[in-house]
Amino acid sequence: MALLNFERKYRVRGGTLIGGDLFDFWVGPFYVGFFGVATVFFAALGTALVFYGAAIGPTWNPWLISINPPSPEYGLRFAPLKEGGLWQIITICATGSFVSWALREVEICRKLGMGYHVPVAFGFAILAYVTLVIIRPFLLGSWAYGFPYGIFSHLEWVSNVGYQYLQFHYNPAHMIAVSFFFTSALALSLHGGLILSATNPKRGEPVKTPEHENSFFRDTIGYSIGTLGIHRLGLFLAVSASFWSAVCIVISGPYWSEGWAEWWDLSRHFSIWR
Ligand code: UQ2
Repeated sequence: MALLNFERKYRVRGGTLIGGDLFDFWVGPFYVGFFGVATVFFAALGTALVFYGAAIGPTWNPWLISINPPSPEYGLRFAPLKEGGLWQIITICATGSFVSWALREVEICRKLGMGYHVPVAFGFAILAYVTLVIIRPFLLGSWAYGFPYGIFSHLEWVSNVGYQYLQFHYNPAHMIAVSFFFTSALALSLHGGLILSATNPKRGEPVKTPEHENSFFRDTIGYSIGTLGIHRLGLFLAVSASFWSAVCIVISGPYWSEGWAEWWDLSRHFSIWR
């Protein structure tokens, strides 16, 4: 079916979660929906506030612009706009925008009669962000623990928080997260390489099939995970990377506040040995 024919077939009414038919339309190629409107609203407001924050800040150097969270005295209350309040509203806008985007994906899945794998996967990325700027600061009792919105400033935040636990690489959940990130890169490079090698044969040769792809891996390592399997594995690896990243930061502080290397001596604290 040609693309335009297919678009006519799938551009059907329904599948909305909120708003019924009211926002059930397209603007050019883009489905709108209630959550399309919500995404644009939050993204536009958040971006405008970032520019306002930059305008009242000390620099227009894009590397150095930073929208900072409130100082610890404000605890979990709202801070004045210029003392972290902007950061708080921008955080609400960002979260609102990400969640609206995920729900717009859900509406599109429903329209098309597809599974929810894409919005669920995106949900794990949202979880990682929300853990950093909402869940962990909440558990620690102050929004000051959120990271600043700036290019260099957020890098320095990561570095400082890392050194606060002396050897962050000894964080067991961080070890697991990093292993998943590396394995994701391995799996995607194998998959990308395999697909391109099968679809780009020598000039005049026919494009190769999944049988060839299976045979390549059976010949090299005695096992092929299969064309569906590699995508299941990829989704699992990517989602696990986000999940364990969220775990590794949320346990830093709320659960453990010494150096992470000391965590491995945890058994010394058990009274049975002492
Ligand atoms: C595969 C397969 C694909 C692939 C890849 C494999 C035909 C087109 C990459 C090979 C992957 C394996 C053996 C799993 C490797 C395990 C890890 C943890 C990286 O068999 O089926 O489909 O793209």
